Amino acid sequence: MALERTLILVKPDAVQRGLTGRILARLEDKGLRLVGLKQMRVTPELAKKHYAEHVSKPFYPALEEFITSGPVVAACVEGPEAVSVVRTLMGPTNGRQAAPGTIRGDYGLSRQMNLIHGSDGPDAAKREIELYFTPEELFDFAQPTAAWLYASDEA
Ligand code: D4T
Repeated sequence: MALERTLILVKPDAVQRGLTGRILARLEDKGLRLVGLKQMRVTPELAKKHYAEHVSKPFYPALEEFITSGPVVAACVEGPEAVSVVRTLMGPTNGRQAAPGTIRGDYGLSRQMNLIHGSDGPDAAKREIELYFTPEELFDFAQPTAAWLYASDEA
């Protein structure tokens, strides 16, 4: 199994509610390594690229309005099976149906304002990381705690 990277967005609702630190802490507490981090504004052009699979759906205009409505915090995290690990930490799309203990289950009541985005597969992760980060904005550095997070044959 190889280390994976995945794209995280702390969405405008979470930034406005002051939950950025708590959400990023969940990822760090799990043992994932932050290799990229920045606050930014999603433009309508970027939203259409990010949500290309949803652009023609009825909910897309409202989704674009929401995701461009205020700053987001984009992060890239790395770890063994990081894509699925993050999806499990997030919980399902609709916060009303998300279990306690998940980020959406603990902090959210909404399907649209669902606090966090995490790539839904390795191919999407690669595409989305390239949309949000230049190579210079991603950092490779030793994670000394890795020796105590998973066995060497697990990554
Ligand atoms: P993202 O992609 O933002 O991490 O969320 P999910 O992976 O959990 O959910 P998704 O791709 O199915 O939907 C993307 C985004 O659109 C919003 N949404 C979704 C919405 O506003 N109304 C809807 O009916 C659906 C299905 C929520 C997340």
